[in-house]
Amino acid sequence: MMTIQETAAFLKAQDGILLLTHVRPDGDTVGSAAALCQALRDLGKTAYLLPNPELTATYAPYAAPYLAPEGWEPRSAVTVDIADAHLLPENALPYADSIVLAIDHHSSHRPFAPRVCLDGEAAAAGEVVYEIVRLLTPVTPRIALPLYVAISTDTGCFVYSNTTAATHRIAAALLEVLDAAQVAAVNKALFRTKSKTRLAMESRMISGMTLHDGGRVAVTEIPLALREELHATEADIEDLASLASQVEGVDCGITLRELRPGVVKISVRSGFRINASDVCARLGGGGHRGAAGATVEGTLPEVKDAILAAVAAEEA
Ligand SMILES: [Mn+2]
Repeated sequence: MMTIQETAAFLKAQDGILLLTHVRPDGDTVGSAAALCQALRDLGKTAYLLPNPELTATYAPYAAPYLAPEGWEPRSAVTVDIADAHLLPENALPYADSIVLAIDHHSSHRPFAPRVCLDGEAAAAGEVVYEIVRLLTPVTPRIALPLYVAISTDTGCFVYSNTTAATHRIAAALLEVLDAAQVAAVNKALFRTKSKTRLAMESRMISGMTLHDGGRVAVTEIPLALREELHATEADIEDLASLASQVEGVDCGITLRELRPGVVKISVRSGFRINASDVCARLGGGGHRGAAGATVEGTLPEVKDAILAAVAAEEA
């Protein structure tokens, strides 16, 4: 385990760095990687992001200036926001042996890199990257904007229970260097805009939702057939996991998304009564206290039974 200072010193001595993001990339992994890449370039280093095949239109603009050209050979690779080696995208596997450092904020982190800079209290990997970057180079708008995206998305725009005073202090420091109109545009696009397809998807998920445990646990499902019927893109269905937990009386919202026939991604969003990371660990996954996930084999009904049993076991 490395401190922020040790990590900054280590990065200073590296060059030819490839930054790796996780499968189904979110704002945190993309924003953190983009900001770190820019900071490394500001230090005069060669650094790129490995193109992530699952990158959605929502976050593509933040990665675009940094994508590694075909055939570029890195000297080392660094992961951001990756809690486990199995969350590396398929095209990152050839670089798995080159990974020299993992920067992460998942308390469930399963070490796969020789060096780990981990803050399990940080709401986003972007917070950890901010602390590292500010020791290396001035935090310019080109660094601050992707970091704002990273931290705002992982906190649901500063409302999830992972949000701390430190989160707000870092966000304040980022806002100091950003244009107000720029931040307003990001907030509108990421938190106050839904595609019509997404609204249709939410409507179907809500009508199919089931309540359990006296109305404290809610389950919504995204079957492959529904995605196909609505022609939903990846951008239409990202971050739908918070829907179930918004129902009055529910403190454990579960979203089951069929990734392919026989494989289901579970997302759990919980209040203080239930530890989502512990629940998901029972099915081989992990994450944070209030937000966690697991990918398991089985049909939707089978996985629903399994996750409800895991929740019941954690309650006991
Ligand atoms: Mn994250």
